Amino acid sequence: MKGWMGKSKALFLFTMLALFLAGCGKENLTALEPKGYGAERSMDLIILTTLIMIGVFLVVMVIYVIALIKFRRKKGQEDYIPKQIEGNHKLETIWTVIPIILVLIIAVPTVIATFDLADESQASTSLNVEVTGNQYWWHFNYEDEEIVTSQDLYIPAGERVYLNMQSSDVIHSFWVPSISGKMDVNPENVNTMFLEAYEEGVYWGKCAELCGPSHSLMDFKVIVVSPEEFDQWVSDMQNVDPEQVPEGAVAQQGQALFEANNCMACHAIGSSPVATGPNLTNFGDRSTVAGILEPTKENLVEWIVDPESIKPGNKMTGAYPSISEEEANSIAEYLMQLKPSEITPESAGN
Ligand code: HEC
Ligand SMILES: [Cu+2]
Repeated sequence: MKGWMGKSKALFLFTMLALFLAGCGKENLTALEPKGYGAERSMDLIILTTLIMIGVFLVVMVIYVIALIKFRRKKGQEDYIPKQIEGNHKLETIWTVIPIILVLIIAVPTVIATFDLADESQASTSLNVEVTGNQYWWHFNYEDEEIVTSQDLYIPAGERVYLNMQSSDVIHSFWVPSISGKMDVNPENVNTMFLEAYEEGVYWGKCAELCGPSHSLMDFKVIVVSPEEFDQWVSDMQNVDPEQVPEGAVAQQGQALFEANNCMACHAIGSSPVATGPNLTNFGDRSTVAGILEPTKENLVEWIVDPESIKPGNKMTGAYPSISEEEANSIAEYLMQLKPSEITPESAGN
């Protein structure tokens, strides 16, 4: 006789399920494949609590099945009521104490990990980056190095990097699942956390606190490079000449249009305190346009002509008179030339 489902059908369903679950863990955007200290500590706790829960489930199921079989009403037995055990002190004590012990087994390592991840004792001797969350982009200020950038956060592998985070508007949350846990980014106080990434690579970051219509598009990347490459990147960024004349007539016209259209009111090139829009010093090296689009010229033109269609509610829409596609093309030609470093998301493995 055929079962309720043919073998091939079952295999198909199983394959689909495996594919579906595999989609849950996008590489470089998953807490389940930790690539950093904070993520690893979280993973240890996930494993511990899951094992305890599976254990509890199995014990309860075994007792349940035994009770089901052993205490069935036998044939011929009328009005059978099992022995009543309410108020049994021994049993009551046992099933109160066991859960308390289980909760303690979970709580103690959780509290230890929480304090460990809040440790700021190495902050004064480590790299510090001031992070500002904005609707819907991230600003990174390396104060001691006098470097400002946005969207792509560069850090050296194997070192603790302290992030001092604040918001310029509403509450955001900074989350790079592969490297560490989340941290709220508030308008009224500075929260500090550290990232310690083990391996070089490009890791995906997300805003994890609903902050407006484009909240789900508030992505960023953490670019982890070797310490030597990081030093190189820092010196490349420090040596940028914001006045440099771009190559080619189209790009030069683009630079003039960039200046004429009010773009510089919000966008700085070079280290500058202007922070109403992303700093564009290394825009040509970015892994994305506006945090979410592939870094192509077409996408950049689309963004400049109509940012609203890409990120609803963003703070650039309507800030300048309308720009034709041709003008946007010249500006794009100019912005794509802002490539101060050989150390890029691509060289780090994007
Ligand atoms: C009122 C301030 C303001 C003005 C003026 C402005 N922008 Fe923006 N711009 C922003 C903001 C804010 C963002 C980030 C939007 C987001 O991601 O939510 C942005 C994003 C961008 C980005 C993407 C940056 C990145 O790191 O991916 C580019 C490129 C850009 N703007 C170009 C321009 C150009 C060109 C002009 C002039 C025609 C201009 N902007 C005028 C505020 C402004
Ligand atoms: Cu946000």
